[in-house]
Amino acid sequence: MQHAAAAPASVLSGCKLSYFGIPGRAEAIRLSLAIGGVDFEDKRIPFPEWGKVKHTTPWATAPVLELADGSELAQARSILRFVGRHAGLYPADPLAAQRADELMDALEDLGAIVTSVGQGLPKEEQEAARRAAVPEGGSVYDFLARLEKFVAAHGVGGHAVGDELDVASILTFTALGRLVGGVYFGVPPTACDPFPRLQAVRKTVGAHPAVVAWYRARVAQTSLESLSPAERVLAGGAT
Ligand SMILES: N[C@@H](CCC(=O)N[C@@H](CS)C(=O)NCC(=O)O)C(=O)O
Repeated sequence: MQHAAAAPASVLSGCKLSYFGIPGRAEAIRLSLAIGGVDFEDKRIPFPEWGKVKHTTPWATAPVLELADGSELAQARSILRFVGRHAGLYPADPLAAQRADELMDALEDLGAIVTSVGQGLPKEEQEAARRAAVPEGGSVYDFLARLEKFVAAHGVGGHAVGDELDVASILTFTALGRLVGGVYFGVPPTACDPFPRLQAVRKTVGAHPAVVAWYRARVAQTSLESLSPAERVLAGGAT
């Protein structure tokens, strides 16, 4: 697959990505910037300060990417595509780009599906409902099986779409790492085990030298224990 060539460094260099101190919706953007070799500020907003910041952002949400000229870009997957286009991590071919977008939209649906299981029930019952949705026959299993089938049809050699690393693989890595990393209580760490192609994508991205270097630096800055459980799962290959 032919990817758009990396744009001149000036478009992204010196940009600032603002989000909370967790992987969440920003991690795929952080990793794409790191893989693209972009020098950026990784601004982590402490939760108690968010109230002051919220209404200064374009949509009253994070993440926000501020470019060196002061322009602010928002909406996580839109920022991810923008970064991908400028970092050589987004397909140039329109059909391949549609496939990457399709998978990224499906990963957004995965979060909604997991969140909806047992919604409104007391915590323990919701946890039990989520646990029951993960084995074969459950709604989480069913959706992961659809993702597996998609990657089998459109990805090659441990990539989610096509045969090169792109933002779709990177988002698959972060979304599935969060899924098995305790973000959705009740979902066990083994939820992705029945899906070899999804696991292969996780492995490919987790082993990328820039990703390994990113998490080594995060652990060095703080400590393994101070990372969120989901970030510890993502950092697995680097620790
Ligand atoms: N559609 C938005 C959703 C952003 C969003 O909901 N961000 C959450 C964090 S993941 C947030 O800003 N929460 C704080 C708030 O809504 O006040 C996107 O994809 O960027």
